[in-house]
Amino acid sequence: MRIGQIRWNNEITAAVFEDNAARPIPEHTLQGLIERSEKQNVSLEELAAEHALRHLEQIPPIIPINPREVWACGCTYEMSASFRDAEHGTREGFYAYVYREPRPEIFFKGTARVCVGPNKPIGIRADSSFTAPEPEMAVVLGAKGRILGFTVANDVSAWDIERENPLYLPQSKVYTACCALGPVIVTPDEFGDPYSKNITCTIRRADTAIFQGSVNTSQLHRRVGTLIEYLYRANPVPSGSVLLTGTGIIVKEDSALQAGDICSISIDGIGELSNPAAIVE
Ligand code: DO4
Ligand code: MG
Repeated sequence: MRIGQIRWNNEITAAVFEDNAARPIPEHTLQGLIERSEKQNVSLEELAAEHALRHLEQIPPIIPINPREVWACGCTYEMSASFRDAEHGTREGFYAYVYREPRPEIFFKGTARVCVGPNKPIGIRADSSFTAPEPEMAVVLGAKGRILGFTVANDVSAWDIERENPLYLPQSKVYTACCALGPVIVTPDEFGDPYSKNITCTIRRADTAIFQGSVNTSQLHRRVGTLIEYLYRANPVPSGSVLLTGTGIIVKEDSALQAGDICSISIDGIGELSNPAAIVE
């Protein structure tokens, strides 16, 4: 099932997506539907199928969930670790350490406050001159870390701020419009094997593609279940939260985002998440 949200009768409304159209689930946000499914002990798919209207609306998806919390993993692809290490003259190898060792890097990426959906501007901090998209497969989490579905995420990051000093990581990662999610959430039964999906990313500037990259999730160095298990250690993340699984596509400084660029990320079986970039103060 493809599930998410639309703006319907001026309300954020959960919806099931079929044939590029939406079947609204009246009086529920996706968070509300998740909570109800957990309270009633029925699956999200079952509840959605039961309450979705029969007719299709030609309404585009908005952010598929307003997440309670967003967490993100880092250095889960070799490329992300080696590129970051190469950037640092000092403390050579601390990204490689995280790539290699059992404990993954997991950081707090924010809440719904810093998230945007399809076609909404992603942020370039006014104090950053090298902000890059990080195209990532993300999981939407239910109670006790159960995977409710998969979506596309953009872990937009101010790389120059992270590069200056690793202790600046939270400032490079968490700020207005630093995380894009969407267009929809695909439930695990429909998504299938999460380790065989192509992820592609294109940055367009005035109709010219200034960057194109791709990776396959077969290169993901961790099992998603392991990342979730570490996230939940001594940390009962609420259902309706999102976990980003890390980037395997590295955008270099010559393709740093500029205001007006359009960044598009696709993942097999989910679709395309496209966002313009804008300066945020
Ligand atoms: O430590 C840096 C962040 C890494 C990251 O976000 C990624 O690899 O995706
Ligand atoms: Mg990332």
